[in-house]
Amino acid sequence: MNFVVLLLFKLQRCIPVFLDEEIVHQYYNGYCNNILWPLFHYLGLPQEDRLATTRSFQSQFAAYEKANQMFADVVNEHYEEGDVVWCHDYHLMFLPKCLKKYNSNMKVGWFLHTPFPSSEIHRTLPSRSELLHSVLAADLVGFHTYDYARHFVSACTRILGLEGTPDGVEYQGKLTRVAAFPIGIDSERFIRALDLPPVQDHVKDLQERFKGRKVMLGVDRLDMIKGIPQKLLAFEKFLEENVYWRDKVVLLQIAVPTRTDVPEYQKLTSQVHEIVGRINGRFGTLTAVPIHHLDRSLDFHALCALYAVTDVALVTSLRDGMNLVSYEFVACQEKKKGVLILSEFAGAAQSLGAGAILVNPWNITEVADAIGKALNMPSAEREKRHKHNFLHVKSHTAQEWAATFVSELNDTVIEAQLRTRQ
Ligand code: ADQ
Repeated sequence: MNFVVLLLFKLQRCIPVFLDEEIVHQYYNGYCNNILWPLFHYLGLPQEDRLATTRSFQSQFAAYEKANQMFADVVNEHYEEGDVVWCHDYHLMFLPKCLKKYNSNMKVGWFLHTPFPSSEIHRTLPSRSELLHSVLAADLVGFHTYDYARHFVSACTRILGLEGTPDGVEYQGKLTRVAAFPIGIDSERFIRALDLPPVQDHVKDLQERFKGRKVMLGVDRLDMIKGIPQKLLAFEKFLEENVYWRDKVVLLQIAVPTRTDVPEYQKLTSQVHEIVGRINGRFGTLTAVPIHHLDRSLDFHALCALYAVTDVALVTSLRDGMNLVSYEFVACQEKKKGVLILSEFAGAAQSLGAGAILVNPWNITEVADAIGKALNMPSAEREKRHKHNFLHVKSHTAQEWAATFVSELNDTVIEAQLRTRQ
């Protein structure tokens, strides 16, 4: 069986890159999701896999290089002079170097959707230097936040001994520009959707169903970085300590299963189910339960309706590059002006921090207190906080993010081109 990865190319066209099953296993499940993903989120490697992973590291890294080379071959085949190439995420850190080998005049950008960790974390990676060298071959390197950009520059200076400047890193006689490009959402799409009849029907259903109770909401991929068990424990603590609220609040946790063939993720699913079962057993009644947990994705209209009826959104990621759920919630709250509880370890904390209640998701007492504060918050304060966040979400959109990155990439001057012109 072949596994198909779709490469978004030249705006609308998608061109498949076919990777065989073994490469997918070693590259995608192995190097990308078992090594880079947890490392970049400060989670280390899965304990019991650590030795096995160390042993198989070389073959996984070789598969990573091979897969990136396969992407480079396809890009190169379709490249036309004047195109700019934007590589996305930790799966494709090797791509800039492969592309520049084909054509040093090609304008290449690379953007990371996850955090880039402290250089002290990155330096533990056996292939730390190879990845940095490859990314530095790009002309423009982007991150969600200034902190991630700073960590990347520190890794280049400390691990590779290169010179960092306020604009990037001096690399092989040129400057590789490094900057923060915080992503946003298509806020108008969410705002407009709230007026659509199917969304309003969902809203009415939800309001009827949860009448007399405050609605709290979590929407996450079922991934360890999202801090779902920690969120549930905090909610349990809140219910333990606040008898008054027990039958007056409901937590709707929507968790999309992801990477379901990886044992760590299977364990996480069981753990979450067990905690939900325990809390519902402890605090539920014959007619109502405190947590509704769904292991699935929702369609866009249902998601917008849920955001719109929510009183308190809980985003408790242990680490998150940005976290778009927090943006989507804010976009749908013009009427209700609900409260966002947001992990200080999500990139979004840097943009929505002034309007949200920021928490350390590892501290369940702090999160339980934040739930109490959010549920009891006076409307004037809710309005003030919401206004701050809504203005930000409306004015920092996905469209603006993409246009800014591409325009800056277009504006970079490639040394090789300069030399040709002279
Ligand atoms: P993700 O880790 O996937 O993205 P996030 O930014 O929150 O995290 O985006 C998730 C998207 O999936 C949102 O648009 C949300 O609406 C949707 N979604 C989540 N659960 C859903 C459900 N149950 N049903 C329907 N839709 C659901 C990675 C990084 C983030 C970074 C983004 C963008 O991990 O930190 O913000 O890329 O760069």
